[in-house]
Amino acid sequence: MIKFFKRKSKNKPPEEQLKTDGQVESSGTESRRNAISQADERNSQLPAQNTDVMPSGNTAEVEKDEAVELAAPAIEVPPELLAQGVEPHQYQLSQQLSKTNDNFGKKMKQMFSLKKQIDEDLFEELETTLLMADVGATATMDVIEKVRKSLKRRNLSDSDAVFDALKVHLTELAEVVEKPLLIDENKQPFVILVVGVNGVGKTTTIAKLARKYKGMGKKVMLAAGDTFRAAAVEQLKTWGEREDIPVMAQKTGADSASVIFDAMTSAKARGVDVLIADTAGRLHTQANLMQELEKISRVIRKNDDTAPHETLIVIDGGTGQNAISQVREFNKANSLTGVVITKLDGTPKGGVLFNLAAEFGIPVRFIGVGEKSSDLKPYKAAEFVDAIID
Ligand SMILES: Nc1nc2c(ncn2[C@@H]2O[C@H](COP(=O)(O)OP(=O)(O)OP(=O)(O)O)[C@@H](O)[C@H]2O)c(=O)[nH]1
Ligand SMILES: [Mg+2]
Repeated sequence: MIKFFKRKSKNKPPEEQLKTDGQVESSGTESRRNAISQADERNSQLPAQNTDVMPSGNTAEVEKDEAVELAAPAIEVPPELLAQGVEPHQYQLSQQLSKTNDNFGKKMKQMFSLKKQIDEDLFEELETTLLMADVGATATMDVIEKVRKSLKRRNLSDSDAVFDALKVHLTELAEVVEKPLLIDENKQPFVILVVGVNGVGKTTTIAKLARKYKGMGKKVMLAAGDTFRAAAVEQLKTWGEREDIPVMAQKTGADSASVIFDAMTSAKARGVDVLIADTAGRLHTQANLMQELEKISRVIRKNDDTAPHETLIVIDGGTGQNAISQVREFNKANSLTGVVITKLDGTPKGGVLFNLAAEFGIPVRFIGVGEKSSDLKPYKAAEFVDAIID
């Protein structure tokens, strides 16, 4: 059942006013306003979306998590597709991942429609298409081998059967990394540490997560662990203001590990359910910066020896093969427990998800499909494969 709810008033007073000794004063209100209006300007260039729906408190008839998802901006489904039974949620995802679909699903359909009979050329073309979409060598060889075997077993020689088998085996691989992030309510706060190279979408993803968990009725706090640049703190505070979520920050240049440690203490005192910590972007090849990340985890454990409860690496979906070395190096510094692949709306190379699945098998928790705080989807393998292949 699909239900949409009206947006809550944006003018209500902040959930709470946090003041700690080290907290940065809200002096950057003007620049934050500018940043918000710039973001709005960028957003206005995105496809028309319905931002006026938000879950209200009246979510009794639907799972709260689902309500947040349903509140995500809707892309209108053409009436003829609706009549054919196309599901709005799936249609929206297909539109958001349309660049990968063009480079992957559409190409393959074209290839199979031109060639009805299976031969080695067809397998070669298939291999090239998978590699071009950044599926990676390991996953490509593995999937093609499985397709060959299942066709042989069932004695099929029609190219439609290749397409069907391909979808089955890609879905199998995509399912390996489908493990949703569950917030353990016994951890207070449940600490999510967000890491990754520069500009991949860490801070934006944090805002998206914060909105999601707040929408699920959880008390959320953010820690501005990117202390390298003043603008990084401002950016997080802008999102915090926008989503009405407290942000714990200290001055630029402060020790990142201490900021997060202090935020944990404050979160505990205030009964916060989920604390999400930002970190500065860093190249995975810079040893000293990677050591700093190890230190953050060490210091966090002094506050709660089970934390961080989730270490999320954010990967830009358009990164290509480099995603593999990023995950490898960050995993050495901090054991990664989850992956978020962002910017999938802007890349024809969404196949990187299969590459990561085959190489590491680390759960993909969410995918980012736009710049707004509502543009984050819990990762579901079958939906993802349908969106890029159908
Ligand atoms: N299209 C699109 N843009 C995104 C997505 N996620 C983030 N961005 C954009 O990517 C840019 C960088 O995002 P940030 O969140 O600042 O990235 P970051 O990893 O925190 O960057 P640093 O802190 O500088 O390392 C911004 O312009 C975001 O709006 C996404 O899923 N889709
Ligand atoms: Mg950032």
